[in-house]
Amino acid sequence: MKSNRNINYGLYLVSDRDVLDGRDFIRSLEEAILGGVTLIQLREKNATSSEFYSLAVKVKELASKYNIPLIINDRIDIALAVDADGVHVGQDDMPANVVRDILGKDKIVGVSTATLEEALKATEDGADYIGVGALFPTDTKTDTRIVTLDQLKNIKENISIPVVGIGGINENNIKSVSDTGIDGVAIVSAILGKEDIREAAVKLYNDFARK
Ligand code: TZP
Ligand code: MG
Repeated sequence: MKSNRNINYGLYLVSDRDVLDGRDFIRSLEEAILGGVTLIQLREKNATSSEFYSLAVKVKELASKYNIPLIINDRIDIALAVDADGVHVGQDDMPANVVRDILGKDKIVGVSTATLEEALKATEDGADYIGVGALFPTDTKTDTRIVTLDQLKNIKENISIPVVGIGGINENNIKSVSDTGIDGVAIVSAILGKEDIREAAVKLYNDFARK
């Protein structure tokens, strides 16, 4: 299956077990999927390889059940091990063309960017999509640069691949993000940090309204 075609980036859930406050991880991801999440990224910054792999096996099973693409943050080896749909890398990781050479041409490669230059470079390297942020202050990732909505719009207007906004997006600002014309929003805490995860996803999905 050519999994990097016709991907719906609309409501992109990025995982972080810390915001769950002890609630069950897989059950919480399932609630988010039932609320309308279109894509999941498994992001584990402190897990051992063994832990990361075990989680990836479980999340892959869940994502396959609902036919939702699974992207693995950083770890090409884990993506290959569980036959995930792709990998998301940052500016300090290997370039997108190298990631694709290792993963295979049908997989999805995403790159985090914060400037038009980085976005153009990721596009030239053959990324399938870019993440752009942080759009707003966030406690989920501390080492972020802020990208304004005007800068985001400028990137969107000059980039041919799908653009996904990230960082501090929530129910109060999602409409302003949607108005920039980007293809999707990537969210951690405004979904997984909420008491009713499913309801939070439903509202964000409806408010982004990217079809
Ligand atoms: N990359 C840029 S900001 C961010 C990541 C992973 C965190 C997004 O989390 P939240 O809780 O949606 O602000
Ligand atoms: Mg990285």
